Amino acid sequence: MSKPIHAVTPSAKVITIQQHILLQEKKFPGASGEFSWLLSGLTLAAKMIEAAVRRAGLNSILGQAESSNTHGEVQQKLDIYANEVMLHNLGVRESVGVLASEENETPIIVHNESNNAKYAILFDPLDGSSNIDVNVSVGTTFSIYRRPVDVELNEASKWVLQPGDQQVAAGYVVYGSSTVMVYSAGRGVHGFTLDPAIGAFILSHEDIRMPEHGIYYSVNEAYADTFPEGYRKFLAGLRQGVLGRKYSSRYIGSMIADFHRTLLKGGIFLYPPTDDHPNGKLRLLYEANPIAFIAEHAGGIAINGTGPILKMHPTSIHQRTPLIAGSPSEMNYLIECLKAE
Ligand code: AHM
Ligand code: MG
Repeated sequence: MSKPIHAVTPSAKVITIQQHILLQEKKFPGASGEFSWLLSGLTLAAKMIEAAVRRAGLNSILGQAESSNTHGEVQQKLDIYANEVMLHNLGVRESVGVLASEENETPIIVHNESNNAKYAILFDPLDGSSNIDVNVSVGTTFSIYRRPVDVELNEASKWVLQPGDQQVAAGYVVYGSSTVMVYSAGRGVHGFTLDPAIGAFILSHEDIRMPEHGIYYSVNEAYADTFPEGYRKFLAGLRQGVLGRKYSSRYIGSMIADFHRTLLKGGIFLYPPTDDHPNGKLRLLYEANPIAFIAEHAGGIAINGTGPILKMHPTSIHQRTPLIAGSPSEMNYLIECLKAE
């Protein structure tokens, strides 16, 4: 008699991002499932952007576009494509009311006839894009808010000008040696690695906790002479071993990649005020807030030099801010140095 054929069962440990979100939602009776549908728009967009990033050297998409974005910076073609992919994939979700992108001058109202439109999604479609043509990691950030009570659909700015502590979820995708999506909906920080063979994000970093300290600091030291004194003292202190360890520096110049390393290995990422950017270079809504949300939910700290990033009340949608995020040990030492200034 022939033996029965057993189906090859994949490891029970394989959990996709979709399954993970559904499992999380099940823990909260009454969850509508809208959030997982929204997240699926983000994962689809991430896969489309990653496919374009991976092909960037192969087709003529590489290179600079003719246009400039709202900050007068030359946009890379991939920036434009990534922006369109995000706008399309999120814009078709009925629960989305407003989209705001680093690449667009004003927020975009979508589904203006739907009462179900209750989320605003803010994003930087392709951060660090000046690194594309030299094959260095880039990323996408996202930040999700609920429409504030008593705010009409057409008051788009009010949807998006909320402090970071009102984010219901946030995260980023880093297109590096692999593609990783990190998100938090306020209950832990989780990381998923894209398996290109099956096109799914697989849980690879469950409940990420930022180490208490690290051995790297990450800052553009070419600007160090123009940092306020507290930052210079702090960096000198790290080099001199004030915290009892030897530090090394790492700076990619691609915030998401620099922060992702800091999240996993510990240490500190800094973009302080400089002569050229006295209010910092990074954007509060698209860059600092999602990074701060992830840092704080992983046990780290994120500040603007005077207080927590997540407590800042934005006044304009493309506002810049200094951003410093990292492990408690380095962050607390920095806070001391800045206070002593
Ligand atoms: P971008 O949004 O125009 O790509 O600029 C943001 C990037 C960050 O990824 C990175 O941290 C920073 O600019 C690097 O700036 P600098 O070259 O001044 O160090
Ligand atoms: Mg950016």
